[in-house]
Amino acid sequence: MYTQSFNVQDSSAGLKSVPPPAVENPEAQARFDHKIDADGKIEPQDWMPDGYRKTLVRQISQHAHSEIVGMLPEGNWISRAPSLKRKAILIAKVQDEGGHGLYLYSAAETLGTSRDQMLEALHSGKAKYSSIFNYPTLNWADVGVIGWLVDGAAISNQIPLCRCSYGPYARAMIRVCKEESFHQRQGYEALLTMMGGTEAQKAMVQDAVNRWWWKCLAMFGPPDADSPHSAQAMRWGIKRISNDDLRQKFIDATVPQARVLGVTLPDPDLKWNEERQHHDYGTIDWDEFWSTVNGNGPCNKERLATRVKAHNDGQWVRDAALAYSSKQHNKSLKDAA
Ligand code: BYC
Repeated sequence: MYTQSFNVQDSSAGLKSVPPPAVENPEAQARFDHKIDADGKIEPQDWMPDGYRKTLVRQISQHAHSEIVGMLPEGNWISRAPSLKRKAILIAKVQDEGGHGLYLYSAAETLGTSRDQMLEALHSGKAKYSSIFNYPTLNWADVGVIGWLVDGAAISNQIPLCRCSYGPYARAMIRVCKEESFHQRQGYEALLTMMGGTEAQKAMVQDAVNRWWWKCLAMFGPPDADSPHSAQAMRWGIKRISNDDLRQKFIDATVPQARVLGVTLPDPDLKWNEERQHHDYGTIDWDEFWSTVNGNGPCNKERLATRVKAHNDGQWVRDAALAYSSKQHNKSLKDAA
């Protein structure tokens, strides 16, 4: 359903203007600029401007945090899945999200930031993670809607990141997108099944769509005119498509899917605009978005507390792995002696 067709031409109309960055090393900067202009890849051993490194660490670590916090709302439903088949699928999906977090933390580590530093920032509430995971999953249809809409929005955002100028991030994204595509399809298929069921099941799906639709549109980030990072990130080839353009593409792709499913998207202003060749849509509640991003959404405290507890409860696993690795290391030294 989501393909490389999301790779539209890079556009910067409507974005904040970028002041020229302070040049720290003119020769290396020129080589870096040349590579970016030629659409080449920057690798960990290459010189890069400090701002480029910081932007990547910020974005990749926030992305990694989103993956592992994103395991929680759906993880809640593993023990309550309606059949063995749905349980097996959900376990695999949640496990995939954990794997995405690991690829992403590894990609961020290549920029010189340790996993411990990143986790400390998450656990102390300093680092952000996606707003979408601060809302509750109230019924089984929420699991399907997360697959269809949340993973659908995530893929729309992540396909252009496969072309990100930073090599390790771009390569991680290729694998992540393949897995997200399975996640999106399993969610849509679960909802199609429910929509072929009883009136009560259909009502559950519609209720879940009503609660998640607007939150998914906000996931793409603030409007371009209010996005402090977009213009520079696009200049550096980190972001390829702006927040608003991605949001629009997601809406245009999702409307026909909703029609096939038989649900109504909860926006009276949603309609096709022949002139623009896109759907018009209503106003997103940005106050609610910022309140959630700043820690005051319905589940922020619960998510963070669960995450910190999981980390602390897992200390013995990390200790055991380190003890085993040191034992193996000593053994190989002894064998070599
Ligand atoms: N939630 O200038 P902007 C998944 C922040 S995981 C929270 O546009 P940027 C999944 C932004 O960080 C999906 N904060 O920033 C997992 C910035 O704050 P700081 C996660 C948000 O970085 C499990 C400020 O607002 N995907 O799909 O150029 C199960 C200004 O924004 C959000 C990624 O992380 C938000 N929604 O653009 C199922 C993709 N939006 O840092 C599914 C990678 C904005 O200055 N990330 N903010 O304090 C990106 O593509 C970009 O970072 C964003 C934001 C488009 C999210």
